[in-house]
Amino acid sequence: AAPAKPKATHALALAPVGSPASSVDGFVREFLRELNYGQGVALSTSSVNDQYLALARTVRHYLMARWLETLRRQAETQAKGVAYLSAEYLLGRQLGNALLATGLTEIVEEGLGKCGVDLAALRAQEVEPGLGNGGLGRLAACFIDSLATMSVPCIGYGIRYEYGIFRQTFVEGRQVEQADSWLALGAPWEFPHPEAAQIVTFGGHTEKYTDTDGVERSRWVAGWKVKAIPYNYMVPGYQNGRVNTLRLWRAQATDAFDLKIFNSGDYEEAVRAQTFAENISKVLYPEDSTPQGKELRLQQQYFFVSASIHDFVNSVLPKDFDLHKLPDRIIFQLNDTHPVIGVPELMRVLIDEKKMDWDEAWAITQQCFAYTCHTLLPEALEVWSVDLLGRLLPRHLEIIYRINEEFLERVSERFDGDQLRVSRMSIIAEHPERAVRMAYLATVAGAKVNGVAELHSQLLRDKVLPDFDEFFPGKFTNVTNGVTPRRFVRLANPALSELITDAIGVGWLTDLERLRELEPYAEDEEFRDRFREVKAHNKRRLNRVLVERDGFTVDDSHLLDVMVKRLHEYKRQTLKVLHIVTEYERIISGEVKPADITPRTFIFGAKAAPGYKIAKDIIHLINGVGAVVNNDKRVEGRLKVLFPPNYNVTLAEKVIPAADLSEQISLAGKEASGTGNMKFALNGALTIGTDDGANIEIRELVGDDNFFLFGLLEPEVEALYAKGYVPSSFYESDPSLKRAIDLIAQGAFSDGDRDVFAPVVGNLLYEDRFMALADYRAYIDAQDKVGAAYADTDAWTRSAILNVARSGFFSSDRSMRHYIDRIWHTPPAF
Ligand code: NBG
Repeated sequence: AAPAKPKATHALALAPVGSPASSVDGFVREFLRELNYGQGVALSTSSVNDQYLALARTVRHYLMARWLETLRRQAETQAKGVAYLSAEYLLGRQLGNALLATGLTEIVEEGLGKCGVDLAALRAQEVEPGLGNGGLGRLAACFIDSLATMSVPCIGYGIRYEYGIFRQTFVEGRQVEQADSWLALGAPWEFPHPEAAQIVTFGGHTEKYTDTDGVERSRWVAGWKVKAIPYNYMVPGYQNGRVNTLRLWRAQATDAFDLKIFNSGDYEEAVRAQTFAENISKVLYPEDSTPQGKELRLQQQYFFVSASIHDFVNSVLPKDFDLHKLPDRIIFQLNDTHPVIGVPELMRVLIDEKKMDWDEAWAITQQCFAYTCHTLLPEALEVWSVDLLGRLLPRHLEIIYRINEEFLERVSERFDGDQLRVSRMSIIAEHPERAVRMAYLATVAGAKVNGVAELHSQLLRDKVLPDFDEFFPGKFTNVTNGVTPRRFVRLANPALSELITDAIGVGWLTDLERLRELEPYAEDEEFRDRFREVKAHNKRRLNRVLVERDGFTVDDSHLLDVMVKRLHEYKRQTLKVLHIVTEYERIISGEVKPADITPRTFIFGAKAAPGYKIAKDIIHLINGVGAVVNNDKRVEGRLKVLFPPNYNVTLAEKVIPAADLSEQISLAGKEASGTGNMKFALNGALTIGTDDGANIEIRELVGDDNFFLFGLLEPEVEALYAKGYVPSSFYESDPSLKRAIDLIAQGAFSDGDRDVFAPVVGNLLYEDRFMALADYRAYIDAQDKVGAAYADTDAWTRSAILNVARSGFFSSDRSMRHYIDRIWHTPPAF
């Protein structure tokens, strides 16, 4: 639908309520108005949820004028921007960030106080939109925050899942998943626009026809269709007057239901089409790093990508826009392979709908896409069987075949008909079944391909796509990930933020390298005391959260040792468990006295994909170890294992600022980057980590003395695989490892039941794909150093301060600058 032509002048077109409250009284008036007229309740009878919804709407009014102004200027200048295509956005709570962006937190707090309402309680009422699995989705959220803050035009496109990542609970130590009904209590941050729906088609067949000017063309006669309804969200920049847009699509049936069938009494059949269509945006696939080869997932991918491209081409661009200039106006960034079907989709739009010829369309498409790869695990590189793709998207398969054919012709020409190379590089795999390799398609079509940390980008070029690197010189690049300091320092850690600002002034929040100015303060005793007090304060805050949430207590005299991330074998939560069991065994065997060890609280947070059996067993094991260690009198409370369920962004914001030690212990070469590692360093935790992903860059910056490095290097891992890795040999030759594994195997953490953890033990001893046993000794030795180092409080604090001071590089603002310079060429617009 075309937008209604605005008749009023620009000034009049802006609603007056959009102007920010300049006073406490002004805020109170607007808040009560929302409560009374928006929610329909009096203050005296309102629930916390009423108050939260009223506050959210009041705050969003404050952003509205900036949003409308941003859109107006974008339409006027037609500056080049980014369309970030991502199947996941792990946004976290919105209220605090919106308040921070407007700079109105104090006014709001005071105004609410006058009404007898506590801002913190309202913030706690918000259910975070968990529309992502882990790092990849959170990265997307950080990136759009940074682009808004840097005044770079960006639309985020994605899916408005009705149910986000599952809610995790534990029943007798085992993970149980519950549906995440994040929309149940109201969704005050979204703006649905049903009138701007796009139609997305699927299935059917293709046919040849001759068009009016005598050109032979192919067309798609689709079999079925769904409506894509856009839901807009504000993405406010940090106090810069800019608000970008995140547009998430919801699937709806084109016809509500079949009245004739309904009237005949077959109610289920009458709504079948509706249920079928709406399933597409019903639920997020709870997989992290491994694709689930399900038809519904391909439907989701095509659904949001097709809606987004149509939206951009037909609604965002001006009516008379010359599509030959598309590359001057937009770059579609592919966040992993999930949106790669956008490549043939844009081709189809340009050729079938806009009647361009193939070569023109291909020249444009190649400049309009860039691809970010987020993994190296071979099982995580998405492929779609030709059979499925051909059934669901027959025209796209045709287009992919032609792209492949022309590409392979070039390869063959260039390499003298080297057939081996041609089949290696084919976008279509022949075994085990004919399938489209989405990463190859993205690489052939993309103007640039990037990995997410130096090592990852290097391995991507050398190991995963070496033929492509050779064929397309200059196409591959690196952009190391980053995190937004607004959410992960300023909002999550107000106490540290205040300390930093006291020392170096404001400005660091949008220029994070300025944290360097903190370096001299590492030598300042008074500053160190205050820094320590901030940590202790954050531990007490975490204690309050966990007491209320899970009944756990956190002792602020303990070293807080934290491993929070998705549960995955390559991340090696089992290695962490082996460390805890080793410490425990040392105590109960009398090798050490509890009083002689550094008291530690271990915190885990991790969701396992529901179908990932061994990952769920590992969760069970962590809980089993915790139940025993926490209750054994011999431990004298010196070791404690806490596993709060349902780790999410909200909990991360409480856990990370309290941490002393950050566990980043993936097998070298397996963690593409990691971003939790950056959040911990920025909040003054020291890292114990392998030579992997962004750990490497963190260590280079903070310095070896302020980082606990251990474990095999990536080439050593490869060499060990090559020579034949036998995990049991490590078990046989290291008595302490043997004792730890034996304790688990004998049922010490399962009430004597030897079967419960047999799969985990068996996996470690006879498979151990990620070499936990090979790295065990080095890990334990490094942990012993950690324990000793923590005892020297002053030295530890000095290191922690240096971690903060030297981690400014890991701002997502810097990542965005690198994307802009190396890939997008989209300068700030205003
Ligand atoms: C993840 C990697 C992480 C990385 C994030 C963000 C996928 C497929 N990959 O190491 O495992 O930090 O992406 O780049 O989720």
